Amino acid sequence: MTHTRQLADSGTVTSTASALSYNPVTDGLPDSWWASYGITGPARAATHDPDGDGMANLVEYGLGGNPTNANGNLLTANTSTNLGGTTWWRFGFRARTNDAALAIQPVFKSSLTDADWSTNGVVRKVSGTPVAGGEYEDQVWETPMDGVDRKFLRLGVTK
Ligand SMILES: [Ca+2]
Repeated sequence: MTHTRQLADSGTVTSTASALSYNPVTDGLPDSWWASYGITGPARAATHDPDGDGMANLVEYGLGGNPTNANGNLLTANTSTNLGGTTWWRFGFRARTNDAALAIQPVFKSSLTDADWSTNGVVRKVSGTPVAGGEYEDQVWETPMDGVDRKFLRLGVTK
């Protein structure tokens, strides 16, 4: 659209209207997810942790947490079991399944001084049970504990 206005004795000025568009800040997470928790503007950062529970917004998004309500433990299972003479650490978590770009991978260390986290010996034990209308599934994983007295778990959530 063009708007032209005649100015008194000094010629014309012509301006062209620009298209306006809405481009919400999402930092890679759906606008609807941010909006459902009332998070707006610059606070929409995947690495922020507004509730201070140690889990960044991306982790809350991937594991079905509430980024405005501190809950430092999103494990749905955390037990040990002995199968065939081997002790296994069994743990579970809710994993988002309706975002193909999202990856959730448990990794371990036997000591926090170990250089790298490892997926060695981590086994997904049970195929996920769909929950929340198919947005998530509850997954159960195991890792053997024979020969070690402790392991440290980290859930790698990437997008
Ligand atoms: Ca958090």
